[in-house]
Amino acid sequence: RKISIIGVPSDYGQHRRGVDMGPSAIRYADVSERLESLGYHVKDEGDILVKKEIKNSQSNTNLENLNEVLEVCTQLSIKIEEVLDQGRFPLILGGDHSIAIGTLAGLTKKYTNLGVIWYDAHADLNTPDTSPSGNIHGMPLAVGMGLGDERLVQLGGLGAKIKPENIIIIGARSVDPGERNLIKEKGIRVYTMHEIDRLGMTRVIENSIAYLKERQVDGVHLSLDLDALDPLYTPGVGTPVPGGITYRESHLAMELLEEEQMITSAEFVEVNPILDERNKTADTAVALMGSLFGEKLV
Ligand code: DIR
Ligand code: MN
Ligand code: MN
Ligand code: MN
Repeated sequence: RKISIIGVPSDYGQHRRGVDMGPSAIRYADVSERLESLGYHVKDEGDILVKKEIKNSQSNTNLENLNEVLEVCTQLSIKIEEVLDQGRFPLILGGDHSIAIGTLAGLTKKYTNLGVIWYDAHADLNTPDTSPSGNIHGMPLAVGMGLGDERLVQLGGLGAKIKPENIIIIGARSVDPGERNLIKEKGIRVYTMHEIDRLGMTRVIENSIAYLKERQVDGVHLSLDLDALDPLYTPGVGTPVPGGITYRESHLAMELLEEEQMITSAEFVEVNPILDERNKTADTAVALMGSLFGEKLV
C-alpha cells in the first residue's frame, strides 16, 4: 500500500494557461494527508520539470507545442517506470491531458495488456488530421493506440501501447466527427452520458469491470479528466461541457472500482485553479481520490 504522487505542471497541450498550477492546487487540497489517513505510505515525488517558455500564440499548426509536450511526456514516462519498479502505485497530478501520452508510455513498460478507463467529457481520440484545435490534449488516447504524429507515437518505445478493445470511455458528451469515426472503426467501448443516465453508474462500472476482466488485462489505468463531471462540481477546467456526471455518481464510480481492487495507476488532470471557484475542482479531485483509495464513512 504505497503510493507515489507525481506532479506534472504542464499546460502545453492546450491554449488556456493556469492548468500548469493543477498539481499545486491538488496539493493545497491536502492530497497526501488524505491518503495517509487511509493508511497508505505516500511519497510525494515532486514535480516533473517543465520548462516555462513563452508560448507562440501565433502558431498555426495542428500540433501545438509538440516539442514541449514530447519533453514533458518523456520525463514522465521515465519517472513512472521508476515508481513501478519500486512497487509503488503511480498517482499522477496534471497538468492538461496531453501528459497521458507519457503516462501510458511509462505504464506499458510494465503492463503488456493494460486496460484503460478514460473518464472524460471528451474522447481525446483526435489525430493531427482530425483535430479541430491542434491541441495535443485532445489526442492522447489516439496516440496510445498508435495513431497520429510519429514522434508522439514512438515516445518511450515502439508504437501502439494500448489496444482499442482494452479502452473504456465514460462520460463522453463532446465528440468530434473524426473521433466518432475512430470509435466506430475500432469498436471502442463508450459510455456516453446517455448510457450513464439510462443504465445508472452502478451498471456502467459493473459492465466495465466485467469487460476488462474478459480482456484479461494485467493492469487498469484510470485517467480522470475533471471535465467529465458537470461544471457545477468542477468549474476549474479549460473545456467545461454541461450535462456531465454528478459528484455522487463519480464517488460511486470510484467506490465500485475500489471494491474491485482493479485499478493499478491513476491520473487526475485538467485542474485549472485560475478558472476555479475557491479550489473547488482540486477539492473534488482529492475527495474522489479518497473514494478510489477506500475512504468509508462507517
Ligand atoms: C477537442 C477538445 N476535442 C479537441 N478536447 C478536450 O481540441 O480535440 N479534451 N478538451 O479534454
Ligand atoms: Mn493555435
Ligand atoms: Mn481529456
Ligand atoms: Mn475533457
